[in-house]
Amino acid sequence: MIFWVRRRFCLLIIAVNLVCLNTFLCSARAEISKGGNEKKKINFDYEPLTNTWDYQDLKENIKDLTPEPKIKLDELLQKYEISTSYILPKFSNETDNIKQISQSNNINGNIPKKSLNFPQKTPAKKNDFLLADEPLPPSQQGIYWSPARPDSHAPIAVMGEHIHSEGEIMVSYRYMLMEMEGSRVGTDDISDEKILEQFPITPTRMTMQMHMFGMMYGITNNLTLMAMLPYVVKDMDHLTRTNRRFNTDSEGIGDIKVTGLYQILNENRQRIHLNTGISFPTGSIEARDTTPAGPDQLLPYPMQLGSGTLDLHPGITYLGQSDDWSWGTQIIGTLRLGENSNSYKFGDEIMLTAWGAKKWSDWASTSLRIKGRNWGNISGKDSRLNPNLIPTADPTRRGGTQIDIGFGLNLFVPEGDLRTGRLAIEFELPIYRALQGPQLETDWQLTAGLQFSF
Ligand SMILES: [Cu+2]
Repeated sequence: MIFWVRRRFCLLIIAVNLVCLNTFLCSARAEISKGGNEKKKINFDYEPLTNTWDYQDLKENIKDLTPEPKIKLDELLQKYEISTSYILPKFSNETDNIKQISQSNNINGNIPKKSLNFPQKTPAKKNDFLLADEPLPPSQQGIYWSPARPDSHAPIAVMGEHIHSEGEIMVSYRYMLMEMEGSRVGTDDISDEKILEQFPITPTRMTMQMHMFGMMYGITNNLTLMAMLPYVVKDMDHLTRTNRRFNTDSEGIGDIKVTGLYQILNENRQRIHLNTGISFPTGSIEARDTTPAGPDQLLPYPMQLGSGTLDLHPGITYLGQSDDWSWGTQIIGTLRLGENSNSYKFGDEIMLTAWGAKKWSDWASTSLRIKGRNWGNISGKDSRLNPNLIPTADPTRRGGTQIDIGFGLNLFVPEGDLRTGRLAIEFELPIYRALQGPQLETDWQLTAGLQFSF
């Protein structure tokens, strides 16, 4: 029953993604056909009052255009709108302050980039595009969601929650440590002794570490590609009915995940994008170690490094900002496609999270987050594992629901040699755990990460 609810949620997210994508493509198609008729109409925002430019400068710079361009000053927004039948030339009086900016939101037609003379507080950079981690032009501040803030990235354990500008690359490294000790059935703790009345062996403790290497690349201003390579290290302690203790380990590459992040809204300091991820079965489902049964024994399901299946990860992310605060929410499903080569499939999963963050300065913010997760049992089974020996080998004792609270700190380098560098940490504690058990319970999780854009 819950399985179907979860599966329907995942399918619903996929359906919403497809509808949104189609809506977007419709407007893009309309935009293109409109561009065909009225090709060179250009509107762009221009910050007129706080720098060397004024209306005369602007007119002077586009006077070569024929027919006469129409320049309209919008007093309310304090910006100029220029309508012309010709593509604006690069402005002639190039100085150190010249900066290429791309303003896809304000362009009708197919001109991707234009030059504007722009006063800068910091020296000119080598980049000729607007970095996602760079401040917005003054004309866009307070109108669009700003990327150059410590809290413009979500708490570090959230992934695929921001997009990048065209051509921008971000590399990241995350370290995750998860500690599990003791078991529960439903919402109640169960002692190891009690479990040993039913099973000859029980797990008593497990730690999972993950080194996650990530890369993001802005294909366009609305589409970012993200790739994640995890390296997983697992360690489990056991107790037998004969009071013997033993430990098993497994480590290696997990499932590589590739996600497309497609922005469908960027206005009023808010953003929405669709997450369309797929993970590949690169993680082993043949992890082995020495157990009391002998050397080189196949380890049970939670000690394996991958799912063995192709998995879809559809999702939707929303972000919002005010001057000192920011917030966001994300829903991500995990939909397993088919059975793996060992004749089973991990349960589907649905994850919903929401957070709020306070920006204390240009370089520091703190966050509070809630995360709910519901995941299903394994269907099918690996016939080499005996489900009567240990709870971790039983495919019907794997599902669960958990709600966590996360406390996060984000640090951002706004200028200098390490500009756009980020360091962040988040600590998660459970407030609700219901497990189809006996199953090991997660007590806390720590995530720390470094990110750098260029
Ligand atoms: Cu990024």
